[in-house]
Amino acid sequence: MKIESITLREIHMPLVHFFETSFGRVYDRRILLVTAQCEGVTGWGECVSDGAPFYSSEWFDSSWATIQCYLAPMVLGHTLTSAREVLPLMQKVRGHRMAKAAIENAVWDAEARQKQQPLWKLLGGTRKEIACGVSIGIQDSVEQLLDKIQIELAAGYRRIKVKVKPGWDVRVLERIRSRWPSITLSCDANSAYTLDEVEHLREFDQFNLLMIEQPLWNDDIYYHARLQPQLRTAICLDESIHHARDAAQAVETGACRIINIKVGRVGGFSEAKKVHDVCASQNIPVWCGGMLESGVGRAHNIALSTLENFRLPGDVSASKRYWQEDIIDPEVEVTPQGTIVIKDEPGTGYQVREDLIEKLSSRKEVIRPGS
Ligand code: OSB
Ligand code: MG
Repeated sequence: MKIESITLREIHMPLVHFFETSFGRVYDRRILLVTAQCEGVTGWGECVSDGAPFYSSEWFDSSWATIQCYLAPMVLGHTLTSAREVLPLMQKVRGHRMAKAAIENAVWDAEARQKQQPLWKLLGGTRKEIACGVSIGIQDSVEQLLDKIQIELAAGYRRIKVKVKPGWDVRVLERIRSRWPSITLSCDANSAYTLDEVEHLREFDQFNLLMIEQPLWNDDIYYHARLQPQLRTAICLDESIHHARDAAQAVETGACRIINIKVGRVGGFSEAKKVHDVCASQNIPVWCGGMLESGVGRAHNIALSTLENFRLPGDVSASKRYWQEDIIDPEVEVTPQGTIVIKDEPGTGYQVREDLIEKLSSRKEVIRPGS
């Protein structure tokens, strides 16, 4: 499989409802789609970096520039037998994992299409149905949040995760628990607290949460290891885990009992599989995180979630929760039992709507060897 050219596209998609985390509110997304043209097959990938460098230091324009100037030239013209060979070609570039993931995953996608195999099988997955949860952002009022939770529970979702921050936490969790004493509930702080707030975080213990996600600094493992023994609630790390070695360190130090794997955050499917394997060997459950992806990234998250150790419901939910119209066909649908049934077709099992994407693209750049 020779990588002949790489194409970058920018599309703009408004969210059905705003999404707010401890670092801010978004109403729409700039989505960076990456395709790899490989001898007659095209593989699609989505770069999950956000419009602003708030969740991570990567953001839309840095990803575009890094792919254009460095990453694409490193892989173009190479003939590969497997997508596993992509990451080593980009080794010289430090960080920029979301940009790397977009390229690597596009090549995995191309490989699956070329071999006429389901992507999930190529990745080593085993599950034929995956459990879905939802991530619900901070709302204008607690009532609005309770209404949203009600809708998602009625749709069948197996786990509700709510975003928290100082001022929107204990009081909110109390309201949720008094209405639904026994649903599977977790929270995500996106690094909104410090170690001075241990006593406050200990109050979360009364709500019987499945986990608290990333309570402390985005770049920290050590202080989470100091925090975990002081909480009954399991800590789940998201932002802190960039690769398998981070995962090993977090598990060895006792910084968390659960890990959220986002394929973009760790630099692509190969590294995501390594993180998965490290956790499996230490009996640490993982689940698939989301980055408000369009259908392209969503379909990849679904394929990844079929690996054995994805034992907890992921932030893998239906297209319609985010988009009026998704860019894949069919859209991602969730059963009334809160699951996604895995398709047996070659590739992701979802067709990319190339005509719609062409129409939505505000910028397009084709990168060829030597260009
Ligand atoms: O921390 O998991 C997170 C969205 C953007 C940035 C960070 C996070 C999230 C989510 C959304 O929680 C999950 C989804 O895509 O449904
Ligand atoms: Mg998170």
